[in-house]
Amino acid sequence: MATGFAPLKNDLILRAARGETVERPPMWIMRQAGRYLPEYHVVKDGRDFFETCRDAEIASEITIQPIDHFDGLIDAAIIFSDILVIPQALGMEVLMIDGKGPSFPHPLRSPEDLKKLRTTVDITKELDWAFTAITLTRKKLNGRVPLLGFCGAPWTLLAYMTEGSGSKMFRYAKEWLYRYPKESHELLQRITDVAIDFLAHQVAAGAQMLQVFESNGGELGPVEFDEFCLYYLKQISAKLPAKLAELGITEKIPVTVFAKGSWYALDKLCDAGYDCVSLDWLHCPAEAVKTANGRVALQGNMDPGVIYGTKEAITAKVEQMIKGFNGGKKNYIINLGHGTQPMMDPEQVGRLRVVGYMTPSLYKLS
Ligand code: 1CP
Repeated sequence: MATGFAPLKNDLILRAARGETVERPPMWIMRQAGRYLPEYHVVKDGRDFFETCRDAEIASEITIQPIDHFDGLIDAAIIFSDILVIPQALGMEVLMIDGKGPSFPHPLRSPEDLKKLRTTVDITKELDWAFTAITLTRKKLNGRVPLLGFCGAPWTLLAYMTEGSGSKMFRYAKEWLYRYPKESHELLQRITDVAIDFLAHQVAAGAQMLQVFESNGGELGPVEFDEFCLYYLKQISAKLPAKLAELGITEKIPVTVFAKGSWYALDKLCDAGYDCVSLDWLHCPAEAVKTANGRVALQGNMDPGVIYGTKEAITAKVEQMIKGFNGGKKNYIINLGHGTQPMMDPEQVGRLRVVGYMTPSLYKLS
């Protein structure tokens, strides 16, 4: 277990996730590191995406870029990596093609293909670079803000592994669920086991909070969500403490779940064993607060498209959102409802700061 890190100077997000009343709502932004920041492209310098992730010096630099860029605005760093490193750990080849996105040369198209996956995964060997990057980043952060670790959730990863890329139709992923349900469960279970191990080792390496991304949640209706998503999301939260204990970690590590598009599942997600539930912009904040009823902290949920609006529109929308979350001083973390997009203007992203809620003296709004 990595030790000897500097004490935290800003633990707002950890306190908010624990349900404590805080002086102002903490904020971080999904996909805050990367594509829309000019300094990311300078450091990446045309290199392959996964090569960049595997270089601890570069990955840590990119992770910290948004913390420096928006000094005083962002209350957590998220390690620069990707959800698709779990398929890689399972033995699949994943390429990141510029301007296109992820691509698997050999996707899983039938249950026979499950034989191509490793049956046992030594996570410390397969993803050692991820842990090295986390430890180095935590050291470089020097306690400025907590470092978040993350992983992709089982259904979202099954979809990438069977489709072989991002998808609009989900033709192969749905074929797996409805033609090969037994084998789909086998695959989901194997991903779940690796995810638990991966999350625990990220904490051992220095991650202070975790997020599980079920980005394709909304592709399933409520019945299938229970069967193919929720069952595994609950296993992750239930089994993580024992896995952490095996690694000598007994302190409570806050974990967030983000099931994009699964508005119908909010009530169940609040009882799924997570500390925080991240919401997309299909939720009305006040309704979500009512449903959650203090069971979890809520994170989100502004339409990322607002970033394309005027300065006034951004400010008005952030204020409206925070009011919807009861002023945000309890059980709330400011975030977008999904990630930033490559075309976004960093100056516009910086306007998420709202006078009165954030710390104006630390961040100069132009
Ligand atoms: O700040 C951060 O969040 C950086 C770390 C990070 C995270 C948490 C990256 C870097 N990716 C992710 C998660 C991730 N990756 C998700 C879940 C979040 C979401 O729903 O957006 C998903 C679905 C992916 C898959 C993925 N990776 C795609 C396809 C989906 C999409 O949104 O475009 C793509 C294009 C990537 C590549 C990628 N991952 C991360 C970055 C910065 C990039 C772009 C690489 C580049 O163009 O330089």
